[in-house]
Order: sequence, then C-alpha cells, then structure tokens
Amino acid sequence: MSETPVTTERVGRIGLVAIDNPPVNAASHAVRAGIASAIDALAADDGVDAIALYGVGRTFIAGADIREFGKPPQSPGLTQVCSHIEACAKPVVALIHGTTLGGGLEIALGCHARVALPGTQVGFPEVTLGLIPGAGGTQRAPRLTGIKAALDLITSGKRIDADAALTLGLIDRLGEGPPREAAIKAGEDIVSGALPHRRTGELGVAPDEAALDAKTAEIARKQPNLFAPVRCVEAVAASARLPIADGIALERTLFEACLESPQRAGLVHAFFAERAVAKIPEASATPRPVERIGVIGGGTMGSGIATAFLLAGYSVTMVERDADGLARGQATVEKNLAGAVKRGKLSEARLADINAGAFSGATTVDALAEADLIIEAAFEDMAVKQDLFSQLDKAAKKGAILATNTSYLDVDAIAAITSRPADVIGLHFFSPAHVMRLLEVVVADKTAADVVATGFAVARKLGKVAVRAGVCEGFIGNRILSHYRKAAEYLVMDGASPAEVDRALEDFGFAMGPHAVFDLAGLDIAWAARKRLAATRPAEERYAAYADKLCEAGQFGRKTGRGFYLYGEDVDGRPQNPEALAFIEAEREKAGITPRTFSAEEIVQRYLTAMIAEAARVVEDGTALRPIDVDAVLLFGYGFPRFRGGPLFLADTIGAARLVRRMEDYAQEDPFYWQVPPLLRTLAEEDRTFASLNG
Ligand code: 3H9
Repeated sequence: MSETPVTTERVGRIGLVAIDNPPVNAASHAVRAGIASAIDALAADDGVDAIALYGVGRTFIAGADIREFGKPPQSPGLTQVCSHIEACAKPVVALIHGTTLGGGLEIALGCHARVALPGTQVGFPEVTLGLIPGAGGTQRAPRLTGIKAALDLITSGKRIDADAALTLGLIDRLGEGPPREAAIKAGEDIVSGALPHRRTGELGVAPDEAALDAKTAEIARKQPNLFAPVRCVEAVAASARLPIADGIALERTLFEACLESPQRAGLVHAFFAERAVAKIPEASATPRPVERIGVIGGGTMGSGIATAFLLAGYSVTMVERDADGLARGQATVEKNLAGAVKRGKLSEARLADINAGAFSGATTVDALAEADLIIEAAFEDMAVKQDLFSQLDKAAKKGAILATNTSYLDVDAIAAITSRPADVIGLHFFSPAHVMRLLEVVVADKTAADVVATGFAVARKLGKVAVRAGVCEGFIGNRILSHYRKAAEYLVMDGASPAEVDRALEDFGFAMGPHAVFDLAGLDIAWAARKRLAATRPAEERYAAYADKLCEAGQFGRKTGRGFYLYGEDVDGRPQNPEALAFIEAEREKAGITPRTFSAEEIVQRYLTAMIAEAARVVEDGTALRPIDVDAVLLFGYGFPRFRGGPLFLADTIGAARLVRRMEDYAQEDPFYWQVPPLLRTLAEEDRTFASLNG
C-alpha cells in the first residue's frame, strides 16, 4: 500500500487514479478526499484528455467504510465526491473489478462510462445494513436501468455479475487484463471515441408506477418489520419525479433517517459479528488438509451434513448400520441435491460428479479408513457415540479428525474413549444442515489447535459461520435455548397460549415463534433431553409437564401432524391443537394456577430477558469467547432477527442496570429461575456494556 490511498499518474494523455486501501478499498475519508483532489488535479492538467479510476488489489471500492457509520461525518462526503466526478469537464471512466458494491458502485455511476473486468460483481448491499444507497445510487441507477431493475437491485441487496450488469445497462463494456492496463485502455477508448460517455445525471427516467406499487406490496408482505426497504422505494420513486439534484437531496434525508435507526446499528453489528467470530486463539495454526469426508448416520442431520459437504465440492462416504438405513439416507441426500439444482445452488456438472463417485455409502466404519474428517451424526446417546468412537479409533487413519455432531453431550467424554483425544472435536450443525449457516465448533479439553483451525477452514468452505464453543450441556446455542424455552413454558403455564407467545415474537421479528419451531424440530428431541436430565433437575425448579404429556400421546409436532399446532394438506393457516391446549389447561389446574393475560410486550420482555440472562452466563464461564460470538450463534442458528443485532447487542440497548431490575422484579415470583448473572450485575454496577467485552 502506498502512503496515501489514492495516487495519480499520467500515461500518455490519460490521467490514472489508483485507489489502494486494503483489504477492500473501502471509501474511507482519506479515499474520498484523495479521489476529489485527484480529479481536480487531473482536470487542471492540460496534458490529460480523459481520466480513468481503478482499484489496486482484489477489488474496486467495495463501498463506504462501514466503520465510519455512527461517527461524526467528515467532508467530503461520498455524495459530494460522486457529484464532483460527474461534474468534471473532462470525461471520467471507471474500470471496475472484484466486488464493486454500494458506494463503490455509486462512484462508478458518477463517472461518465464504466468498464468491468470479467468476474466483477456489482450490487447495492446497503439495505442489508439497514441503509439505502446514499451517494446518488438511487437516482443514477434508475437512469441507466429503468425503475424496475433498479428497485430489484436496491431493495434486495443482491449482487449481479458483469454480464448481467451489462445487460441492464449499469456498465458499458467488459474489459480485460490487469486493472491498471485495462483502465489505460478504457481511457484511450474514451479519447478515440470508441467508448461513448455521458453524464448519468443528465439522462431521463421513464416513470413506472406499477413497479413501485408492486415492490411496496411485496415489502409489506415479506419484510413488514424493516425500515430501510420502504425508504429505498421512496428514493427510487423520486428519480422519475424530481431533477437529479432534488432527488439526491431527498435520498440524503432518507439515508440519514436510516443511519440513525436502531435497525442500522443492529444490522451493522450482525455484519461484523459474522466476521469477528473467526478471530480465535487457534487462528494462527495451519489447518489439516481435508478432501474426503465420512458421515456416520443417514438421518435428517447426517443427510443434511453429507449434502452440505457435497455442495461444497468434497467427496463423502455415508455410513449407516444396515442397507435399508443407508438407502434411506442416500435417498434423502439425493432429494436435497435435486432441490439444490432446482434452486440454482448446484450445477448439473457437479451433480454428475457426485453421481459418478463423489458420494458413496457403506455399512461399516472400515469404509472410512481414508477419510480426512469423519463426522458422527448418530443417535443422541452417550453409549452409542462412545461405541462408535472406539470403532473409529481403530478404523480411521492417523491424523484424521474425528468429529461429533452431538447437540448436548459431553465431547470430553467422547474424546476420552479414543487413544487420540487431540483429534476429537465437536462440529455441531443445525437442521437443515445444508441450509442453516451456523456451525458450532466445540473445543474439548485436549483438542489440538490445528484441529480447531481445520474446523473453521472447513466451515468457510461450506459457506458457514463457525463459532467457537466450549464444552457444556448444549454448548452455546442449545444451552441458551434450554433456558429461554422455560420462559416460554412459564408464560404458557401462567396464561398465554402458545399462539400468543409465537405471535408476539414473530411481531418482534423472529421468522417463527418458538412453538412453531419446536413443532418443526420435533418435540421428541427436547423430551428425550428432559428425561435424561430428570434425575439432576433441581427441586426448586418449576416444571411445566404439558409438553411431556403431548409427547406421551405420540404428538411430536409437524412430523406427526399434531404438536402445538395442527398440520396437514387440508389444514389452513396455523390452528392450535385443541389437545395441546387441553394438556396445558390440565397442568395449570394441577398447579393451582389461575391463568392471566400477558401483553405482547411482556411476552417479548420476559422471553428476551431469559435469553440475555443465560447468554451472559455463557460469556461469563467462557463457553463463548465474547458477547459477539453469542450474538452470532443466535443470529445464524436460532432465527434471532438480524435487524436486532443479537441478544447481547440488544441487552446493551436496554442497559445492564435496567435488565438487573427487571430480573429482580420477576424473581419475586420465581427466585430460582430469575437469578441475576453476576456478570450482568458487574456491568450494571460499573455502567459498562457487553460490547466493552468484545475486545
Ligand atoms: C455504503 O456504501 C453506503 C453508501 O451507499 C452511502 C454512503 C454515504 N467497510 O468480508 P471480508 C472489512 S454501505 C469497512 O472478510 P471477503 C471486513 O470487516 C457499504 N470494512 O472479505 C474484514 O475486516 P477484518 C456497502 C470493511 O473477501 C475485511 O474487510 N458495502 C468493509 O470475504 C475483509 O472482509 C458493503 O456492504 C467496508 N465496507 O468479502 C460491502 N467491507 O479482516 C461489505 C469489508 O478486520 N463488504 N470490510 O474482519 C462485503 O460484503 C465483503 O467484505 C466483500 C469482501 C464482499 C467486499
């Protein structure tokens, strides 16, 4: 990197502007100021006929510098820089490559022509950060693509490739070669007239009220909780109604409203959470090479895990107890893969590879002798798992990583059964494993650093968000879930219906309320865990037995057609299961409870306060490295609404002192459940935040 992130040079009669701000050339203050003065200098240089901008390194500008949001703005702003480029008397061309996103694309749109290298991706990810494009993107993109295409891009945040951008008119041409050379060529073509140029802001926009109405209706239906998407539509609408300067002024007002919104803060936190979790103590260890995967178990989890690895290009051998089980498991994988082809997630060519041998099956673990990584996803029972791991200890090659997908069990006890505990780790996938992004990497006492690093490297290749977790009952996610699940049960015992609890949390932003999720996951799973732990359940703990009764009646949720709700082809909507309500009623009576009503606000408060309490304990005892790791687990594995940032981010917005008071208040009814975590009390006393522990 040069000392200043923006440098100029003259090649013939072309003025080149190089942007060099690793890793992604974000448009920080220094970059903005550098571009503005580079344009001024080259515009004043009589030896220059055309100016070309390009990015050094892996990408053109990947957007505004997200770290500057929420801090005092520094002039020149990106909006001014884009307008400044557009106003330049000499033609300015952008040579773009890599991920030209958000403010980076807006700078390119401010230029008078755009050339993209093959492989370039463009897009407006602002909406995923709770923002709208704020540097003219909502005004200039429709001038090039029309209202409808601009709306789709800006409200979805999706990236498109260079070919699609060319078809839409966002770019003018594809270039070739290294960025600097391609930029020189683009400049020369501008001078020779081979590449036409114009000011985007001087183009007109055809009105398209139908597209605006359709998008407004779609957002109301699909994203009723979100602030930014509606603002995106308002801004794009202005492009056809107002002159560009007025449109940009309106865009600015809407952008600032988004910038101030708590949703923006939550979404930016989620963006950084996804990246922060990779910062682990084992990060410097070299991952072991992994190509061949063994998966033990062909049930929902095993098949999902096998699918995830096949989709990512690994070869997989699935092991089941017998031929029937194996056939069922393989059929599930085939169904998953067919679904992936349909959704465009898997190419026909890769499917042909998989069918030609990348996926095989066996009925003994001996078939895994050559596997680099073996993931056990068998029945959730310690004896079963220990038996399998002692077989693996004999069958697996030296250096193979032996992983368990257990959701709750003690990974140290599983490792201890082998002669190579340093090679044993927990890789806890979430169902459906080929879809859910979270992977808990559970580090046991003796797990080697390079085995942990391998877990993270593999997760990256699978496109998953890996979070490091310590060993305890349920690790990070399920341990917190086991706790807040009780808050939902107590709400129901005390008078709320499962549907009321679900509605309140869905209105808060969860895609599905907890009872709908329990039904989907299968009520028998938590039932088995409750039975296993019954002997150790503290006498002071309140116990809601209605879910056990439902399970005893063979009603396990969606898979049996009945759970908290009723399911079936002839069932409309989400009717509550009258039998579940009867079991609840009977348990209330048995406990002598007179049901009371709960407002949606109280439901949400109790549920989230319970979640925050256990989340704080998970940080306090070191099961999670940092608060932001807990946020990532809940965001990527448990449907926590991304725009709320995660439970401990939310906790900071409520304040530790207020949370302590709330817990003490609830503790008057149930002092055992509502114990204040010492860490939360300390933060309250010291007036500190969870964020201060993120390091
Ligand atoms: C915007 O532009 C608003 C404007 O419309 C209006 C303004 C007025 N800023 O993801 P990676 C860091 S909104 C600061 O691992 P990859 C990232 O945190 C912005 N930092 O790499 C990480 O740091 P660390 C619109 C950023 O190759 C490191 O760079 N733009 C930014 O997997 C590497 O990142 C976006 O939303 C940034 N803009 O993926 C694009 N971007 O090493 C956001 C990255 O400390 N960025 N960092 O963990 C991305 O989507 C991906 O980073 C990208 C590269 C695809 C570019």
